[in-house]
Amino acid sequence: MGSKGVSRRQFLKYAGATAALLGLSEAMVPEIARALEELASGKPPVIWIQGQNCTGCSVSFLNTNYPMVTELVLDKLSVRYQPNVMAAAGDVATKVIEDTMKDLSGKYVLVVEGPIPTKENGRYCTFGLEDKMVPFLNGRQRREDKPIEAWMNELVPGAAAIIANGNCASFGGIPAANESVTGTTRVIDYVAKIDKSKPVINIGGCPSHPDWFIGTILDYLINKKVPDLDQHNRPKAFFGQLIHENCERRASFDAGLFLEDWNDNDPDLKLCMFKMGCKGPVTYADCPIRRWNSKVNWCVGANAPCHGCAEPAFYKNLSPLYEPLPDIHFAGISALPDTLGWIAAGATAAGIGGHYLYKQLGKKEEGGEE
Ligand code: FSX
Ligand code: SF4
Repeated sequence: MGSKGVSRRQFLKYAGATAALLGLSEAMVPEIARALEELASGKPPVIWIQGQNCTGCSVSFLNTNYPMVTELVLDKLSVRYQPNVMAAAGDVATKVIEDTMKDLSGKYVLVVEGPIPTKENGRYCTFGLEDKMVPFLNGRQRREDKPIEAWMNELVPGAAAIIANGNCASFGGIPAANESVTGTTRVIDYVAKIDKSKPVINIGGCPSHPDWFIGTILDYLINKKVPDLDQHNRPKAFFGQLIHENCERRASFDAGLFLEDWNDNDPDLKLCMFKMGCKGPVTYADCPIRRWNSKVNWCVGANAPCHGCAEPAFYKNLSPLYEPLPDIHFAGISALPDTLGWIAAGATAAGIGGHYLYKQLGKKEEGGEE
């Protein structure tokens, strides 16, 4: 790192930022610095490809609060292929993937953004070219486009681990909504068709939070094992608590103070947006604590209901975005304060509907997320 003009002091700042990202105490900084030094010299290879996505997750990553950590991940950890930031293009770029598969089989981390379309022989999403020639205009020929499906078939067997970055890659997200016409397949399902034992880490979010992605990849590389995951293969460190548990408007929810008309949306009142479609009660993510854009704000803080983008049920089963779910229940939330809050709210709770109250009381024991 010295050759890039990075001083020891700056390097320790990298380590401090990494500790903050992973939610670790400052006491861990020397240990993280040592691990990062080892990583930088070993250059763990990462191949980062994109399927059916809008590139929002990569843009989110590049907007991280920790630009030095981004540099570390992109440069020092040897990201060999990343379509949005790499200088190379065409065969020169894809040759890097081929060389990595050949030379570093079993060692590289495969990052996939967006799910895999499988209909029409995968032709809905391609990058790079096959060796095969196909007919083109005026009797000429051209090389066939290479589907991401074909890349996955080649890349998955040699990957040490796979990170599905963003809701689309992890759970199908937007491309899987409304009966996907492209045969959208979640990364974890596609990988299972090739090798069921291959570890897949899902990072929800549309887009994923840069901390969730960088924190997960560094955690994996530093500790040399897959981090603790929940039932949907999401790292517990970032997806362990409900939005609703930590929401700054939770007191309004408990008191039955709900926003019912967007024209009354005075942010100072901090009215709960449950009746306007907030999916915070069924969404596991640390947005209220971590916040977005250098900790400036988050959806509810900006007067927008949580859309549940970290959840497997997003988008299809958590929409319409601005309507409450008909069968929402409150499993996983400490039931007693909710129950007391709702009963104390009286007429307001009745206004939401006995249906919800019934579900809440009836399902408080169940656990689970959807
Ligand atoms: Fe999906 Fe991500 Fe939303 Fe976009 O990689 S999670 S549409 S922000 O870019 O895939
Ligand atoms: Fe916050 Fe939404 Fe829960 Fe209301 S329903 S307290 S706005 S997370």
